[in-house]
Amino acid sequence: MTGEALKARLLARAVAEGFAACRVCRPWDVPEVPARLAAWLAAGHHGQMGWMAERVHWRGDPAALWPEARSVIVLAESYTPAEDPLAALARRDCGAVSVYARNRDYHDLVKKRLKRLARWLIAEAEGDEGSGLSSQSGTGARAAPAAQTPERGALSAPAAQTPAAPSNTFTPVGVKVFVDTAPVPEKPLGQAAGLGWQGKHTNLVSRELGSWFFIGSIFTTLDLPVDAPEADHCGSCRACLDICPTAAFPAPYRLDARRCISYLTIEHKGPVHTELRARMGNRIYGCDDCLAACPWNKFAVAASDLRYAARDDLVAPPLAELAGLDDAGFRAHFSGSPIKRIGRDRFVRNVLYAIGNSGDPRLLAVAQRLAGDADPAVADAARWAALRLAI
Ligand code: B12
Ligand code: SF4
Ligand code: SF4
Repeated sequence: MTGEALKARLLARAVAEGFAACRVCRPWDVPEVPARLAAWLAAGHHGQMGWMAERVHWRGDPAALWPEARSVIVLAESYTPAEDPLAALARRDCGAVSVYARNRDYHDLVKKRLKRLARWLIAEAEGDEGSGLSSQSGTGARAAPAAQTPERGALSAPAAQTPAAPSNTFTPVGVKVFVDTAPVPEKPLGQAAGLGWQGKHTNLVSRELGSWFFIGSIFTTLDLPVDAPEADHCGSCRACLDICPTAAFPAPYRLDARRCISYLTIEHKGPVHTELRARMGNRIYGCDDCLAACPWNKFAVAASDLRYAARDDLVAPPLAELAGLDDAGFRAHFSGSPIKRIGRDRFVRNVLYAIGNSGDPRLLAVAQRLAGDADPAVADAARWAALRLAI
């Protein structure tokens, strides 16, 4: 089988697995990333995300992450909502949960899909010995242990283990799968492979899929034919920049995470600066405003995987109920959800900021009850909320 034929079969298989798009680039196709990443870190735009400043030699350079890799297969997984993503913002006694977190955790779903596709690729390519498709030879090609050091918990894993090479001429196919948590520059790789372009809100936008998709990748030792990179189609539009409630973009294509509500609600530990609390509105987990504003979303169709469809109880959950969650209640309520990762204290802190912004005097007693909470950030948020509602 030729490389072109294998790639055509790979694309068909990726679609059958449920991916919305699948494209290929080389690991060394993102030469602009190290300088941009360094500038972002030097400006302190990563805030408390110290892990972004670690292993920058890999995050900046995918070819260094796994030198044997010859191709990166970049995949899009759609989570386009069926409902208006910003509707919950108008219901101030309820919390607004980001679209991506209204049901199952994408890390689990995408990783399983990536592993299945990677196993298929190995079987397909190794079953076709002598095809002329080059691949790094040697037993080390299947695994590069150093590159698999977990970051923020779950991470890449070799997609499959196969028996040792049966002969000297056998060239085993190496693969590694990544989604989100590894030091991999997923958006630049996606652009290099032509999946979309990094819009002014810094996320990848596709002319077909809009902005609502996750990125997963399969690094492989196979030399697959590559796709053309995607060009920028933002033009003079600045809808995403103008809608941002916290003015988190110091310039187009640049995000100061320290002001981004997604960062503040998910990554930031301890109390949030009071100037920003008021701007968070009722957003209690993540933020979708800049994505939702993008005109390219008009071509997006609702995600086919119903495990991303909003849970009824997460479309507009009442703040009073959420504030009452204890540790056990929180874990039970958010089992299988990405929200579970931030823990009860940070979540209830966010809920209390939303209560403080609600203008709803019925929530005053809820805030007062938590003013003596054992977690200092929760207690601080409760006192702030109570003060806002009392005046
Ligand atoms: C750290 C991180 C965050 C941080 C910081 C976000 C950021 N923009 O960096 C926070 C917590 C804020 C965050 C929020 C979100 N995230 Co996030 N996040 C990541 C993560 C782990 C790393 C991103 C990264 O490398 N940042 C470092 C900086 C340097 O990168 P950057 O902003 O992209 O910067 C580039 C531009 O500034 C560009 N640049 C600079 N100058 C110029 C000039 C021009 C002309 C151009 C074109 C570019 C350009 O170069 C830089 C480097 O390439 C990735 C997963 C991964 N491993 O890649 C997911 C990821 C980017 N996140 C994702 C998602 C879905 C989100 C949210 C939508 C979640 C939500 N609803 O709350 C928000 C979106 C907020 C936003 N507007 O970006 C998806 C995006 C999918 C997509 N279609 O692009 C990813 C890819 C995870 C995944 N596997 O799907 N995230
Ligand atoms: S996710 Fe929200 S806060 Fe963050 S940059 Fe986009 S609009 Fe601004
Ligand atoms: S909203 Fe406009 S500027 Fe922002 S990413 Fe979409 S097209 Fe680009």
